[in-house]
Amino acid sequence: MTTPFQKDFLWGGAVAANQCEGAYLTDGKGLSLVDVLPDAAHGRWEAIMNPQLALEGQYDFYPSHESIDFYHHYKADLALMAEMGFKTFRTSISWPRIFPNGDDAEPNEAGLAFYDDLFDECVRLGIEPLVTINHFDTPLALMKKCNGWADRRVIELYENYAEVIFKRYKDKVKYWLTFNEINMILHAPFFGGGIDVTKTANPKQTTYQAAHHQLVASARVTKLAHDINPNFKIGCMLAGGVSYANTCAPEDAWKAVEANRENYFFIDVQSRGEYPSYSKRFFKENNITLDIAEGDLEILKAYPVEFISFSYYSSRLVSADPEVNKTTEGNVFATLKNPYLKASEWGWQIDPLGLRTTMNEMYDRYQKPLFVVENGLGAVDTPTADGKIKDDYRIAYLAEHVKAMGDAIEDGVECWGYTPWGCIDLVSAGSGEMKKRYGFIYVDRDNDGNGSLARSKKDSFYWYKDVIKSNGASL
Ligand code: P53
Repeated sequence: MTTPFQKDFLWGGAVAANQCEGAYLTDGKGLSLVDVLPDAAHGRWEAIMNPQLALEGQYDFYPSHESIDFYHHYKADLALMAEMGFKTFRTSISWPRIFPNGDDAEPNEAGLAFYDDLFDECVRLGIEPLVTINHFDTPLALMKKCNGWADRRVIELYENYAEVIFKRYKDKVKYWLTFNEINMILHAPFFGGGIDVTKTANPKQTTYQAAHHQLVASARVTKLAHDINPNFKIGCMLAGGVSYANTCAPEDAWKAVEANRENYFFIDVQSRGEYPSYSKRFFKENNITLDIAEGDLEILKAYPVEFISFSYYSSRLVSADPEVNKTTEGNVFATLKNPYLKASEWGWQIDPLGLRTTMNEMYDRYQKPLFVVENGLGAVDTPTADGKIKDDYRIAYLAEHVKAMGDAIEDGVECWGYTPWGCIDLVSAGSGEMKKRYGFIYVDRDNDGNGSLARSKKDSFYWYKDVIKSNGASL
C-alpha cells in the first residue's frame, strides 16, 4: 500500500502541562496564571478576558489543580501511548514547577527531577519528546509583579529558565517549541502573555510590545539552544487556520489578506528574522510604537527558527462589511459561519481541506519544514453500558484531516509529524471543561472534578494504532 508519509514520520499526540498534570502545588510548584481560572460555569472566559476577576476571585473549583493528575499517572499513560505506537509525545514544561515565582535565584530541583523521570520514560519507550517551553502557564507571580510579558525583564527570566532546562535535558529532548500559539497574545493576552491589557490606554500597544519581547526571547533562546546542543531543533508555534473571504468582493478578499497577515506576522518574524514590510503601516494606523532595544533586530535576524509548527482545528471566514460582521460568532478567533461547513458541538467549523490549504500557504511562504502539533475534535463522549467509547465522529474528523495532510505532503510540503491534541482527555483551555474531550484515551472525570481518574481505550485508540502501524496507509 502506498502512503505519502515518509518512513520516519513522527506520529504521536500532544498535551500541555497546565491542562493535564494537576498536582498544582506538589513538590514546590508555584502558581501559574491558569491556576486561578475557574471552570466554564463560573465564568472562565470572562476571567481570561478580565484578568482582575481571576486574580481577585474566590472560586469553588479550579480545573487545573487536579486535572487528570498526569503528574502521578504518567508512566501508565505513556505505556498506553507506546501501545498505540507513538513515535513522539508533545508536552510542555511547567515554568512555575521549575521557577515557582519566575524570578527565583535557584531552580526547584524537585520540579526538574519530575521531567527527568518523564523524559527518561519517553526515551525508554522509544518516544521522542517534543517540548513546549511556555504553554499558557507563565508564573502568576510575574503577572502580579510586572504585568507579565509587558515587562522587558521577563525576557531574561525566560532565557534563564530555558537555559536551565536545555542543559538539564540536552541528551533527552531534541525538539523544542519556544511559545505555544504565539499569536494567542492578540486574542487572549492573559493566556498568551500573562498580561492584563484592560486598563492600559492603548491595549494594542501593550500587546504588541509584549509580543516583541516574546519574539526577542524566542530568538535569544534559539541561539542559546544551539550553543548548548547543536543538534537541537527549535520551532515556533502558531494557532493556524486560513481565513477565507466571505464573498468574491475584492474588499472581502483584502480583508482575508489582512486576517491572514495578522497571524503570519509572528511567524514572519520568527522564520524570516525581521518585521514584515506591512507591519509599518499597521503599527502607524494603530498608534503602536515599539520600544526596540539595541541589538533586538540583529538577534531576530541571526536566529530564526528551523521548523514551523502550528495547531489547526478550523478555517475562518471574514467579511469587510460591518453589517455582515455583526453576525460573527464569538470564540477565540472571530469567524463568520461558513455555510459549506459543519461545526463541532462547540461551534468549531470542520474543514479538512482548509488544513491542506494552510499547509501549502505556510510552506510557500517560509519554505521550512512544518509540524502539525495540534488538531482534533472536542466532543462529548458517552461510555456505553459496558464502558466502551464509540467515537466514530472523532475517527471521521481525524481521518479526513490526516488525508488532507497527506495531500499537502504530496503537493510537495515537507512535514515532520502529526501530534493530535489531547491524545489523552484533559481540561479544555478555553472552557475549563472535561467533557470537551479530544483523546484516544478516556479519563473518568467530569466537569466538577468527580470520577475515578481511570483510563480506558476509545475506539479511536485502535484506529490510530492502525494508522501509525501502517504509516497512514490504512486510511
Ligand atoms: P480547547 C482556543 C482557545 C484556547 C486555546 O482548545 C486554543 C484555542 C484554539 O486554537 O488553542 C489550543 O481546549 C491550545 C490548547 C487547547 C486547544 O487549542 O479550548 O494550544 O492548549 O487545549 C484546544 O478546546
